[in-house]
Amino acid sequence: MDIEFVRSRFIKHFDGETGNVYASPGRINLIGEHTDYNGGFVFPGAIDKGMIAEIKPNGTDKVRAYSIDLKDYVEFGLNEEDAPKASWARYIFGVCREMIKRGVAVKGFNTAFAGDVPLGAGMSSSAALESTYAFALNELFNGNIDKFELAKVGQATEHNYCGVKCGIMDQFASVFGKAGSLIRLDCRSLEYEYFPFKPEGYRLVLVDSVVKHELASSAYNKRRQSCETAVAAIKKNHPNVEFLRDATMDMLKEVKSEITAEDFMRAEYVIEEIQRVLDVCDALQVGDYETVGQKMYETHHGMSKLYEVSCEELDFLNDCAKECGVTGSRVMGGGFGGCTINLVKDELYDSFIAKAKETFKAKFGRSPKVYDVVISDGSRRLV
Ligand code: GAF
Repeated sequence: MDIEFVRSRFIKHFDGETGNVYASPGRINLIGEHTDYNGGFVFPGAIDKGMIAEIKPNGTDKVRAYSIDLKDYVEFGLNEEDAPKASWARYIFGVCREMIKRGVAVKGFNTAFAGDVPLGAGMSSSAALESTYAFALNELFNGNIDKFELAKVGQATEHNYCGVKCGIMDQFASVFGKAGSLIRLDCRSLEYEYFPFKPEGYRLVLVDSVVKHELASSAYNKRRQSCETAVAAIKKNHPNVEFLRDATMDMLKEVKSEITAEDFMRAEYVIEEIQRVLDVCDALQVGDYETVGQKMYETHHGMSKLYEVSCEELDFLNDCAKECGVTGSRVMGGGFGGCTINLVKDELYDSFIAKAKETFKAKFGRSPKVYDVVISDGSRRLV
């Protein structure tokens, strides 16, 4: 996907005018899943796949938006209360509303956009879209919003217009991404640190099960609810506990009889996962990729058996990675489908990919998709 492609469609659709062109990436996450809304740590990086949008103010109070990929056009007024029906347009609508809420004088604009983040693959196409518009509107309408708040605009869009009570990881990675570096983010304080990530002799590859769980957003919100239930129980004994991040396994065990077995398992996973992020950061500092990989497998196990956000296809891909001697592998992102992320030694790459494709096809009747990832920069203006 390139600028010229988006520009040519924009010109065609909006009668020869050109505007500014902005881009934001999707993300990977090495480790730290479902920890963000628990005030914990995550370890994502922006990738070389994302969204590109051309935008030009049109002097009205209407937004005229064209999705190049879906060949769908939507128009909405900036003062309208009701979000558009088309789900892609709700993201743009939500970002406009959230920017206005924060005092940015957003006016009408024409826009066309396209993306190459695979949809539903757990690589955050929606955050890429939100970050693109948040960054662009801030610049075009002389907003004074810093990058932290731009990420929060995207998150609030998900909460208020798309029904997903997500954490901050995806939008933060999309806005703050840096080529060649992962970001260790403390989701409670939003303190962050860039970790150069160039694992000598290894490759990071995503294997996409091409499964998309229909009820993913309601199941996601339910997981969050379980965590909040566990926190409320722990808080009775330990008033300082605001998030599962503040809790220990001992504190959780104290309330075992007060919460459901399901809520207990969810909280257990989160408490362990937050620690795994820190362990992986330590291991990376000394180039210990075996430990990084082992933690990734532990995460997969937790996501599959305790948090229950994996599925048959993802478990199959994880087993396949293990059998091929892949250093680390796990389901990435919210789960319920999407990709596994794999840390593979260079010399095993070809045989792993061949085996994954062949055995997956034999079992599920279709081929998984494979994406090599390049850790890239965050939101920016291209033209
Ligand atoms: C989704 C959410 F959007 C993130 O906030 C995060 O919770 C992730 O799932 C799981 O780690 O991508």
